[in-house]
Amino acid sequence: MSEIKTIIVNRSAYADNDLEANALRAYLKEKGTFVVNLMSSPGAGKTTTLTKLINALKNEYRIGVMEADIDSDVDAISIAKNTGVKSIQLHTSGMCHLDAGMTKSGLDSIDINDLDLVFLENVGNLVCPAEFDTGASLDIMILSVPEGDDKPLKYPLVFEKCDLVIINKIDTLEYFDFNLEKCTEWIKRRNKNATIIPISAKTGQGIELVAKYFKEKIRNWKEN
Ligand SMILES: Nc1nc2c(ncn2[C@@H]2O[C@H](COP(=O)(O)OP(=O)(O)O)[C@@H](O)[C@H]2O)c(=O)[nH]1
Ligand SMILES: [Mg+2]
Ligand SMILES: [Zn+2]
Repeated sequence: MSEIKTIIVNRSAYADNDLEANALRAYLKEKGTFVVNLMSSPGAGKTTTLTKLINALKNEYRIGVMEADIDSDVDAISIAKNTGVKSIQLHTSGMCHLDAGMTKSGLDSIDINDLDLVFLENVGNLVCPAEFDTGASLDIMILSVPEGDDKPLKYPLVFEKCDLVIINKIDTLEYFDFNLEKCTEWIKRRNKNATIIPISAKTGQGIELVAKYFKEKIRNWKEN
């Protein structure tokens, strides 16, 4: 009856991205490059955590970093300066997330032929990055103490999608009403398989546990 034309764009867009993401994962497996998609809200500590983690892993792996931002290159500069690893910036021209096609373009320009491990710092946002499969081998996120322990209740999807949840800034626990036990329970309710590691990227506490987690994941991925 209605004269308004209705087209469904969401579903087909999602279907295409999922296909592209799966193809990218297969290609990366063949190339032997393990790609990690890192998500969080702005300021949770992605760049600080990556810097510490890369310094703990760079003797063992040839690492690259892709920093996604709407329009800036401060993170890529900071990573390059503080770790010495190959780092590039991806400008998303206003897009608030990365999809598999954008990730593939980034990987082509960083050149993965000499890389074992690539970290992708996704755009700071807890909502739509979780909806788009980037084609990464592992999805991880950072929740920081000042954001509050109720985030798994408010943004369930990102917690469901992640293999690892890092709880950062635990050096500030005494200043915030952040209940680590409750938060863990809420994450587990959403995703019983999630690994949860509390850290302070500032002091370095917990970084070794995260490095160990990655070594195991990469070993398993290579063997399977
Ligand atoms: N107290 C404290 N501050 C941190 C920690 N990790 C990061 N920060 C600070 O939080 C701010 C945002 O960190 P950044 O790594 O840029 O977050 P990003 O936007 O997620 O990449 C910076 O001022 C960091 O110094 C931490 O473990 N403890
Ligand atoms: Mg950053
Ligand atoms: Zn978005």
